Amino acid sequence: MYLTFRWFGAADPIPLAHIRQIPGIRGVVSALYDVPVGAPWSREQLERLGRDIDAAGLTLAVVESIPVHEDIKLGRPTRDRLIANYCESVRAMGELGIPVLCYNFMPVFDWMRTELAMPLADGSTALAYDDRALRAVNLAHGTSDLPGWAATYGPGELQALLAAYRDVDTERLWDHLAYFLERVVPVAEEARVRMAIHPDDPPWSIFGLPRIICRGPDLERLVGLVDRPANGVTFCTGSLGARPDNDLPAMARRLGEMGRIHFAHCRNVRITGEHQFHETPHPSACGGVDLREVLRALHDTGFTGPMRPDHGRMIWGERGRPGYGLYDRALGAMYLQGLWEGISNDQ
Ligand code: DNO
Repeated sequence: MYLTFRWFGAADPIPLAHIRQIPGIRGVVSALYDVPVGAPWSREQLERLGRDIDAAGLTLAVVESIPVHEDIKLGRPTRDRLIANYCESVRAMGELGIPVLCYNFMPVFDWMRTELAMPLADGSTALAYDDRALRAVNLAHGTSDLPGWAATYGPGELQALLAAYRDVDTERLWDHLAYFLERVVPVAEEARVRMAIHPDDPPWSIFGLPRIICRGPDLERLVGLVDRPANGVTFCTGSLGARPDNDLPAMARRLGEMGRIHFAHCRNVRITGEHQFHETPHPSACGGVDLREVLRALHDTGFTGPMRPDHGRMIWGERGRPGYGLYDRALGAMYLQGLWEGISNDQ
């Protein structure tokens, strides 16, 4: 594996020069944030992003994410044009030699939390989720009552989208995902780009919307939809670790043996009730995820791809983008690196 770090482009309060000072970080995970969802990404814009990252002594290793337009997930007739645009973006990545694309297939909402700054006993704060709090959210106000989603959808727009999904159950969503991958994976393969779907976070249905990438069998079904090496997953320990029925080391081993883990997001969570959890510091002892065993599975199955420390807490008075401050993610990077070194020396 090689270590990477997520950077939100020029608007990120963390400069690349600081990322460069975290020992062992080689790659940057980033995206274009000013392209409307569904429009193709131009090679020039991506090239500019890559140049800024190169100038800092790092490389653009992963695009996370090119968002998938809702019409593709809904299977609307406009999807063919949108998928063609998606393929154009993938080709642009290939021309620039960016090897991995992380994306997700979650209807309407991407990752969801009900609290962005839950105080932990040590005085730090972390992201948290509680289904009871989610059920109390009134979507008649659009996304304005949702932590982290304030201005995303107005009330009318959100209601129309939710209504459109009433006809899409989980099996239809699988069909729409297959339709998308059947067209994009061959292009990715030719462009030498590996597709890495991100699991649903949290890994269960929210607001009655279908969510299909939640458990080990879902990941295996996904890779079978288009059975090509370019069709793989982002192994996100925090997302998958929010379900007690996910045996993460076993899942990492199975998918790793299939050669379908193209990216690893590593962090820890503590499950505190049914559909209730909060994020914790990265070390295994701090939460419910056995990161050492996950990394060992990745190591044993020959994982050579990018890994990044995922969400960190807010510590040392830092005020940053929820989950994406510098300090705790840097601690996470050191922890992951130490584990990997230990595992490698054991062999
Ligand atoms: C949250 C992230 C996700 C992820 C997307 C990938 O912190 O892990 O937002 O980037 O789901 O498409």
